[in-house]
Amino acid sequence: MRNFSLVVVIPTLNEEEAIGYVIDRIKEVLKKYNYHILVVDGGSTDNTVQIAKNKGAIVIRQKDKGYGDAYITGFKYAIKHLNPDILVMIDGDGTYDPLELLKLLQPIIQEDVDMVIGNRFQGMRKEAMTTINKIGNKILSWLARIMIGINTQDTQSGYRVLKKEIIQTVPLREKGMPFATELIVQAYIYGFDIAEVPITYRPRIGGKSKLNPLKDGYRILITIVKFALRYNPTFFIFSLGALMLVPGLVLGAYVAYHYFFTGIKYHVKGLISIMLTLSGFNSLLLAILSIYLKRFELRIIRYLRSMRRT
Ligand SMILES: Nc1nc2c(ncn2[C@@H]2O[C@H](COP(=O)(O)OP(=O)(O)O)[C@@H](O)[C@H]2O)c(=O)[nH]1
Ligand SMILES: [Mg+2]
Repeated sequence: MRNFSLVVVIPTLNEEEAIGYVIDRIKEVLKKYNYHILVVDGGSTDNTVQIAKNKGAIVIRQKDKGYGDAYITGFKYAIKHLNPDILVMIDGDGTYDPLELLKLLQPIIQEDVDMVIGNRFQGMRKEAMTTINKIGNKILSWLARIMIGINTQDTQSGYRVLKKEIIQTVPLREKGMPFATELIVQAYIYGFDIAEVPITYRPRIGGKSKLNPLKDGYRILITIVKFALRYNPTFFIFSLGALMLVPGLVLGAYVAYHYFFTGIKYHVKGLISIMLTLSGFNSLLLAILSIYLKRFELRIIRYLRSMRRT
């Protein structure tokens, strides 16, 4: 991949203290590249827009509200007007280090990966993230891993580099903070290769976070469950199976114990135990089958994509 063009998309909502720094650093790091900086503003009432324009960024106003809507607007604009090969996502609050951008670009340029996520947990500065957010983020990424199968440590990271093809292929509708989850899940489901690199994460330079830990955390959780139900039911079928099999076996052991050692015959309990055990066992078999179907689907998608590339 040579002579590619980049568009760095930065969503902003009252980030006057940090946006100048972020843009300056990006210009510094991308000197030798063909790039545009696109700021998508959500109606800042401070000097964010003015500063971004003065620094030479293209500034557009999003139509609706929210972090996700800003990116959807920005990606559409970039693909229509700026002809990018690669899109960069970075916040305008100075929490991510623009100088680390080349590190995120490497896997795409050298290994032909489709999307790279910056993992904040390996380079987290003190006070960059509240304890509650840290725990919440870990849980959400863990759930995405066990429910959907995405093998990344930091699904909520906002520092990402991705090929234009992802945006042209996957449906993106989340207007708020769950957008970060939607994008990674859809990219994974559609068979794109996702890599992760460690990044530093620092306290924001000024202004306020727009993330509401409880409300947004809940919405992100719902998004993960929704996608798991839609695309990867293995986890639910397996849980259902375990939920029936375990009590079924315990009850069966109880009935068998009495049958052999005290001579009491529990007919109804015995029947219930057999039904639970058989249904639970069936669910586990279905869960295994669904894993094979999922792998089968991934193989087909990857094969089709490799055909399109050649
Ligand atoms: N355009 C736009 N940008 C937003 C909106 N909400 C948040 N942002 C920006 O998105 C980035 C990440 O948001 P932030 O509040 O830092 O969330 P946090 O990093 O999860 O605490 C920042 O640059 C914000 O200014 C919004 O509704 N519209
Ligand atoms: Mg932030």
